Amino acid sequence: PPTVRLEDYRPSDHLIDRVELDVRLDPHDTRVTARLAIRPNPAGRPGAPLVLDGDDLRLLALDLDGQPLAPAAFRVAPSALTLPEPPGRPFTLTIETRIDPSANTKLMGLYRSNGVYCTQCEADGFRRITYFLDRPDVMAVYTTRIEAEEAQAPVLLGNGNPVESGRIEGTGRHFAVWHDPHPKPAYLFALVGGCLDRVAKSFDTREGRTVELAVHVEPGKAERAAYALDAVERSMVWDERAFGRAYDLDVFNVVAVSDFNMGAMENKGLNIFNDKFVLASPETATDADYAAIEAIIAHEYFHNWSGNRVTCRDWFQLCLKEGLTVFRDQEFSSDMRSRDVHRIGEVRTLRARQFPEDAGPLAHPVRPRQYAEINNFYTATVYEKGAEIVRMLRTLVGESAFRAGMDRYFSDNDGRAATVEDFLVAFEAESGRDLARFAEWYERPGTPRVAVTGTYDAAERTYRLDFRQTRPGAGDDAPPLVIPVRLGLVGPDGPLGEATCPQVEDGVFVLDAFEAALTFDDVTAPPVPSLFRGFSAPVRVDMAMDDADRLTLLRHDSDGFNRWEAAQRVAARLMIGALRGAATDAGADAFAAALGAFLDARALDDPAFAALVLALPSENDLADEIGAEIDPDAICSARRALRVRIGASLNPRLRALRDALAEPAGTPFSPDAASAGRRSLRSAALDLIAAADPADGTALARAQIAAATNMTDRLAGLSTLALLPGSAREAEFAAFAECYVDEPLVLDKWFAIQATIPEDGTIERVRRLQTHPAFAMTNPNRVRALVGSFALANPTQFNRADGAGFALTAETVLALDRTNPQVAARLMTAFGSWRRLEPVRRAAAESALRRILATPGLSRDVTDIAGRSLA
Ligand code: BAL
Ligand code: ZN
Repeated sequence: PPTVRLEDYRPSDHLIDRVELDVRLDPHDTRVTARLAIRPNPAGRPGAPLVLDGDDLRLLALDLDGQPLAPAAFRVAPSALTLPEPPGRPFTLTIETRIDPSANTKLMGLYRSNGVYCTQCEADGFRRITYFLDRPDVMAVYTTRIEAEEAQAPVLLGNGNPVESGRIEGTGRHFAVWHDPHPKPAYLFALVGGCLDRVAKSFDTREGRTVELAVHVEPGKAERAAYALDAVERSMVWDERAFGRAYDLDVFNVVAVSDFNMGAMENKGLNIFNDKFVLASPETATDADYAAIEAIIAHEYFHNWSGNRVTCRDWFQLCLKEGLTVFRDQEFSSDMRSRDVHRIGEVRTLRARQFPEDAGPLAHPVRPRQYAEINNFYTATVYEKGAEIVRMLRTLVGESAFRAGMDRYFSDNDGRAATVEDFLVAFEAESGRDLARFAEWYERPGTPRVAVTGTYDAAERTYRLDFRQTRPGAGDDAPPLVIPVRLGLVGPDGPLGEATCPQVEDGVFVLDAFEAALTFDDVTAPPVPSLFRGFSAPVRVDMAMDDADRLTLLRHDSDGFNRWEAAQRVAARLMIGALRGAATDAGADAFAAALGAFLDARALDDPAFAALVLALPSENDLADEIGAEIDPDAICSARRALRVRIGASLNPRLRALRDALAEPAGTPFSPDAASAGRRSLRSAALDLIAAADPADGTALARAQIAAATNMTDRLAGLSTLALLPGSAREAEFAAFAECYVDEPLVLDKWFAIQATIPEDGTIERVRRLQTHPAFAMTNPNRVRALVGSFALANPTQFNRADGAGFALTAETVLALDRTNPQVAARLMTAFGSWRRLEPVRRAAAESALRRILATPGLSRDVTDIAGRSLA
């Protein structure tokens, strides 16, 4: 595929100031008339041709200033409409196209989901609706008239504010006109038409605007939208308080649809959501679902400023809106929930998804320099590492300069399509700090490593820390990064507050050279360093530290993240040591004893945190840490063995904890963080009990399922059973399916649990489930739940040495590629770590990848991922 390069960016030769769209909806024959007010761009090339983007379009009519254009005056293809010699003045082009929403299986552009007309235009779907300058730096004011058969689509929604609506007498059709006063790029366009129920409430912004907030869902599901509506309101309140950002239209609509490629989309005033991230009831959604709904509702709403009011100049700047908005939603969730627990979750996600991406063939800078298919760059690197850069920026400049910089960024760039440089310059202005070297974080791939050694001098009562940074994957000429290291020293009884170091300001040392040393004074006893508190930079830290010191951190560090991290490091060392034949049972027992003491001291005070401490590093975490010649079976066995040992050692405590945390009968369900934390610790305890004693685990899990009053407890029981082969498991699987036969989102959980069973029979099980009546290759959620879970979250079976896991995934990718290349390409990313496997598996993965790449008619999306994976 042709490559688009950042260095080739130039402004558009033409601009479009106003768009008047008339969309007459029909299942197969939708007519779109676009009146575009176009003018030459003073920053563009004078006399340049006008080339409008298209994708799979059929042109029906074309007028310029009201006159039909002569055939010689334009060229048209499904992928472009060209006026070789457009007027060198402002003019109006009227374009009529015809599209078939029912045939649109790519779910980009205008399509139908369960009978609901909806759109997805980011990154380049608008060109599947009409010919347009489909690039984010072309911003226009839109007026949209939507017309449809009233019985089929009684609800008609567009961007902006509603202006007018009415019936078209005698036709059974009706219309609605929407006007969005805020100039926007085409990727933020949206419309919806369908039978939808809604929940709504009114909200007064602090600027005195009354806004009608509404969440629209499939008929009969309105009561499941209440939590999402509440999250919208909380997001609005929070953004006013935390960032001074108020909403700017009279209505804010959220619509949930069941077929959606992404999680959700921030279209101006009309956010369209995957229904997985809207619908929630205690009976159908888990605590994790509630948290995800809250976070994604917030994320899309926050885009109203970080993305919509200030958008991106080009797609290379995607992190400008995504990294920043992830940072904002993470801050929101941290304020709504427990900050430490949320931070640990953020880092777990980063390590599970972004670290492996950055260490493999799909690695790219947070601001990529080139792409063949932009839809493949909605990655963990752009989103999650992008958010970490914003967080580091805040650490460097401090809270108040950060907030001032954000205000300046928004006001200086309001209504503009901005760049990363525009972002950084606002913080330079407010902090007085030169960020030129910090900007390097955006430019190169790879996770930096920081090696640290500590030396205590008893005579001088000093403690010295030597830092050395390296940048694997960034290239030999890569300069040192500016790395904020939040740190402190901990003694046998707690943090050593009296130790001082001149280079540490407000607990932060800025490592900005390849090597640096720090010396703390007044250190009265050998300390344990607590480094990168709060995970202050997205790096890997190499520091030799014995388990006893780490367990001191677990007990005494003032930093919650590092308390958790200490336990994770010990567990990882034990498991990796075991698979290398170097760990001892005594080490595991000492760890179990420390966990026991930790549970006794803290578990009931902070159950959510305790549950995270009990959850050992995942198999994928361990693989990422091992880094080469990976044997997933060996990792799985080592992890299982440690769980067995801990479960056996802590059994009485775990049982006591489960009893202490049990909710009294009749307690109404609440999705709040504290209640969710208690449920998560009960389930973490169950998991370890079951690891050591499958019979007891089976009985407890079945009892938990039988007694469950909510999906969280029910699913946790089922997840525990999933690891315990036998007839009880199969009976519970069957009962679950029967109970939720009409609940696709719940059956997705059932698909996912079965797809991640680490047993040989899982491939056959997944193949069988692919023929289940509830499974559909046309629905991205179903594909992700079953095959996505298998490929991304079942390391032993996806990476089977006989290649059967790769083959199953490859078959699914190829089948899906014919209808939905974007989702197919996403599934392909499961192959991203293939080079780090041991030789037999590596060869099998390579041959699957080569088979995919050699398939005739492959989409650009899958070709791009397969090609880069093999490069
Ligand atoms: N802009 C695509 C969906 C999201 O990140 O919000
Ligand atoms: Zn986003």
